[in-house]
Amino acid sequence: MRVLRAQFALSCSCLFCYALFSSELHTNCALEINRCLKQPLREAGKTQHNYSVDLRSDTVTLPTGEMLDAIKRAKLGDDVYGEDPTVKKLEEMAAERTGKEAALLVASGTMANLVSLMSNARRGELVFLESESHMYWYEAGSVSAVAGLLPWPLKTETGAFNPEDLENAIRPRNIHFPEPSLICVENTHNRHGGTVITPKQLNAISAVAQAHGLRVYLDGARLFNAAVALKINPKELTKHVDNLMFCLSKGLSCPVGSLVVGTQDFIDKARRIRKLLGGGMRQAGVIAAPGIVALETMVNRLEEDHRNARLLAAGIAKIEGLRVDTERVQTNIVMVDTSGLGASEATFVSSLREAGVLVSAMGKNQARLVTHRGIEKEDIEKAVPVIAKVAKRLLRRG
Ligand code: TLP
Repeated sequence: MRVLRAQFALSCSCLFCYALFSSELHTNCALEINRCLKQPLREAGKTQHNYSVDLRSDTVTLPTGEMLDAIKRAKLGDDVYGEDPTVKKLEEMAAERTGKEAALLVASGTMANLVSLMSNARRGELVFLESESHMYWYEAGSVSAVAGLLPWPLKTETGAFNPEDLENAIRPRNIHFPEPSLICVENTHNRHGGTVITPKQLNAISAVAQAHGLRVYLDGARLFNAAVALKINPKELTKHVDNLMFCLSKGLSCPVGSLVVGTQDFIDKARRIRKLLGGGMRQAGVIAAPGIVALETMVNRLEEDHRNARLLAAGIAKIEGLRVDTERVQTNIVMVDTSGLGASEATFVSSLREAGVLVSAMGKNQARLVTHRGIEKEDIEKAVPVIAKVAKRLLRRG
């Protein structure tokens, strides 16, 4: 029975299933899950999907054996009472790594963004978002539906606001206008292809914010990718923002979790809002334990994902019908323009799927490929010819 349940957990990529099974980690079941997951990640990818190369997202990464061992050994308590020592340790580490006073563990990046919006701004206020940002595109409209804020999207070239555009968008206070309160940045920028916003750019954005009495919030789901790409301490990026979040469950390979970070006052408020949203967790040390391992062991290896992304981009750039701006491949995301194929991006994605390469459609004529811990150089060398073959077939058909 236990083996069956472990196999079910493995065959289902749903995080809830994973969390459910993790909660039983003090039983023998843990050992069985552990044994299943100890197979190489590429093999696990095959078992789950029957595909050989999964480039949809770095969210598909599975936890390491060290993470699973840490879950098993974690000291636990009721975190709503503030009594889970493992959560406390992770929150202290997160605050320290980002140079802020305090941190809060939440279930997902989407929840981190929502909790942060609600802790930074009051209903009816205006927030400036980049027009391709995750908060604007992919969070089910929670910025307005739940937080009650007015999103004010601004277009940019590469994901970083031009300070002049921001300056022009901030109107003088007037009884007719919503009160502006917050500027949100995303680093690295997902829909712009994993582009990095530099400390200099952040500093300029922060100067505009300060001049107008606004706060700056960073969606740093892939903050460590940005820091690794720039070869700097993440604090060089975070010092220009008031508060931020980063994700454990992307390139850092954890099964669940994100951290909201900021001043102690901000985090006290965020803790209450997390409860309001139903996000207070009890023995959350089972989530925090792999997070600690991730911060200790998973950050520097992101460079390998970036190298593989460059290799992938260089390969795709040579394929007729596909276009990649290799200058933009700064981290682990490769955006591909499929307009030259004479087929929709959806056809491209489904044809690749049939050929064993999983990628994501990102809107009209756009596909996204993401490298991560489950992808090695050989996977890229295997995927590129498959992509070329599929593109050739679609070109001939079109
Ligand atoms: N992004 C996911 C999808 O939702 C698109 C992905 O596969 O990249 N901020 C940024 C910049 C993100 O990329 C994501 C996830 C989130 C927030 C939300 O994180 P989760 O998925 O943990 O809610």
